[in-house]
Amino acid sequence: MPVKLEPMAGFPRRYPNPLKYMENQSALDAAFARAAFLTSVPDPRRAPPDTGAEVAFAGRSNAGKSSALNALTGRRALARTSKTPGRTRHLVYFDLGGDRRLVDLPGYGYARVPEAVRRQWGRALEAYFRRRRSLRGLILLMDIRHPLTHFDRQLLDFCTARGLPVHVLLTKADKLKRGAASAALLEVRRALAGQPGVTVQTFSATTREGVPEARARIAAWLGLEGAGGEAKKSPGTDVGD
Ligand SMILES: Nc1nc2c(ncn2[C@@H]2O[C@H](COP(=O)(O)OP(=O)(O)OP(=O)(O)O)[C@@H](O)[C@H]2O)c(=O)[nH]1
Ligand SMILES: [Mg+2]
Repeated sequence: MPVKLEPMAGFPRRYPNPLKYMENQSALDAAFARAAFLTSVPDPRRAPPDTGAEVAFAGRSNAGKSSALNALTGRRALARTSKTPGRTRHLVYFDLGGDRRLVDLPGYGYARVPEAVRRQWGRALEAYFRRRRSLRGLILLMDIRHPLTHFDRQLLDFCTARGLPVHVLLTKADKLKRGAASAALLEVRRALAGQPGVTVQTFSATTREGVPEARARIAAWLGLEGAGGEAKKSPGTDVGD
């Protein structure tokens, strides 16, 4: 008797076929597992050649950028994580092959960093966002307990004005109860509803919640194989709901 496949509970709505979804996921697993350290530069002017496509990870210091990169690539120690905020001072590049890159940007907003250093980071980030042609999208990470800081909003406005899509990860979702996490997600979505090209999801590097959705978004931006036909067709829809 033929088995009829029904959409399974918990699968994103845009994947009506669970088998296809799983096929896409293992292709994405493989694509992200290929990530390798490329280079670490103190200044965007020394970044790798501005060709192909790249996706940047930005956010407040300690928001969980490096942890997210490790969770997404399935590589525990690819990007260095730290209990000491302000650890990643360079732009750290990871190669996904085929002239595609991920870049871990210096965290901002850490009060104990000297003013002169903070200004220098600000300038470096601004120069990067202005000039980088291969930049396809920004993954903006915010601690789900402290979203939308002043600098988060500045960066969002800056990217929206430039026409650069932004996908927000509300990180450390494991620190909140499910109800509180959903409420925080709704609130941030509501706050950003007027911003074109901005999507939001919850994420946890610890429980891996949200890893498939975040990967699908990045893969679609980078044109990675396994991004999935359905995901490619609707790049503007919100994910993670
Ligand atoms: N519970 C929990 N802790 C997390 C999660 N992600 C990161 N952390 C912790 O938060 C701290 C900062 O994480 P990092 O990934 O180093 O943060 P970062 O944004 O790269 O920080 P900088 O490089 O300093 O800008 C570390 O102690 C991580 O273990 C998460 O999903 N859940
Ligand atoms: Mg870091």
